[in-house]
Amino acid sequence: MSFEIISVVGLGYIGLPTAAVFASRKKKVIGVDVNQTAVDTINRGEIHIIEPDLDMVVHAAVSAGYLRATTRPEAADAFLIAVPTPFKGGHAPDLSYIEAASKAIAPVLKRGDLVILESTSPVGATEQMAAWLAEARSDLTFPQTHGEDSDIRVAHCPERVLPGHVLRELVQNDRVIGGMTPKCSKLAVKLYKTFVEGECVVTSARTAEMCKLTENSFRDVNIAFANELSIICDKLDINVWELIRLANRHPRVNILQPGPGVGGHCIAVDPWFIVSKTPEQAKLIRTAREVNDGKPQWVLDKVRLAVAEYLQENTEKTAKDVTIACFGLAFKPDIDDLRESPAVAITQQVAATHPGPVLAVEPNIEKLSGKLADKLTLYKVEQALAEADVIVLLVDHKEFKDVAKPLLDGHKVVDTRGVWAV
Ligand code: SAJ
Repeated sequence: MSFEIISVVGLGYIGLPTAAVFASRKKKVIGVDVNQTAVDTINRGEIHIIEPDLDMVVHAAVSAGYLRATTRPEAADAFLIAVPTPFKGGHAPDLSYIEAASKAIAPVLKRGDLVILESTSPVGATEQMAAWLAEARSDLTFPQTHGEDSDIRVAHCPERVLPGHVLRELVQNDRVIGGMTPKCSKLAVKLYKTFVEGECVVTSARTAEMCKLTENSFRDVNIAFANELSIICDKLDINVWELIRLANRHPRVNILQPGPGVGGHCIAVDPWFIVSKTPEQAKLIRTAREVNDGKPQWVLDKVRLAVAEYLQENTEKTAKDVTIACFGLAFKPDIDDLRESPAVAITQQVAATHPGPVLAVEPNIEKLSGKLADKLTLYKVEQALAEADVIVLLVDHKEFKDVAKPLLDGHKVVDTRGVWAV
């Protein structure tokens, strides 16, 4: 079986780079997305998301005729589903996008096709997807009923790429391939070997699902440990950054870095998929989520304290004379991605509650949009340093690391990333 046509369903942060990389290996790729604007943008050879170098790869793939986007699924030899899996109320996973994608591709499936679920999913989602497909196509057989003899092969191959390095990691990272049967895995390995230079390691669909959740929960728990340490050290008047540097000199200790909370679309979400399946057992994983989700409020309390201290030292002033500058809006350093960013949440909350001026500094973006633009104005680093009384460092961007220490003199500083509090 060779894959002449590959369809990628969901052209977002994972689907679009994956489609483009297949196309760059001269595979005919049909990208499917419900968003007409995204489809039109891609068909013009442009992109609607932020990821270094992706614009060039997509442009080349579309111009060479290997990549085309559409809103309506078409026949293909392999389908990769890369749609969002957010959570709904009570942190329960929302599989409605997977359900919609399965029902959309079902009519064009044919004997011998491979369907891969790439979306980060709770354990059991691949089996559920296969059930939706089987329900829609009683004329075809599926692995859950026909095992190795099924017409359609189904596997889970979670994406594990780091935003900002997606194109490199897609090719270089090892890939966990969880087929519903060994034959399903074998076929999926063959497909990924089109571009994956890392190892394709085979397991079951359920283990592959849990593996992805485990990776992000591991990171979440470790960041929570660092965040909790920062709160403890603050109480004990110990510099947490120095403490972590010292502890990490131990050959078997490697503590991550505290921050204002955990942002992005993966680490703050995926652990809940474990918790919602096994609420009684997942005690540590749940607590880690709560520790990290509680950190922005702790930072806000620190900001209030810094303003109070400033006012104590400057008795002629009132709170509305105090200018606060929030340094950084992105969810992690040196990127321009503001989605699910604790820095944005904190800055918005400061702007909503502080009676004086609040300045936002984000060197990676040109202008603010949406709700942020209503309340805030973007300032350059130097301007903000000149005007602010209280400085809140929220993201460890390189522009902030470059600020000369003497420029901070005379300011109250809340440094959530240890950039200046060395
Ligand atoms: N963070 C800290 N302290 C640290 C490390 C991170 O506070 O020491 C914060 C960051 O500032 C950010 C958040 O955690 O707000 C998440 O950032 P990240 O760089 O840890 O991860 P993501 O969300 O960009 O990407 C993660 C990656 N997972 C792991 O490293 C285990 C990536 O490989 C996954 O593919 C991605 O989630 C995903 O899509 O699931």
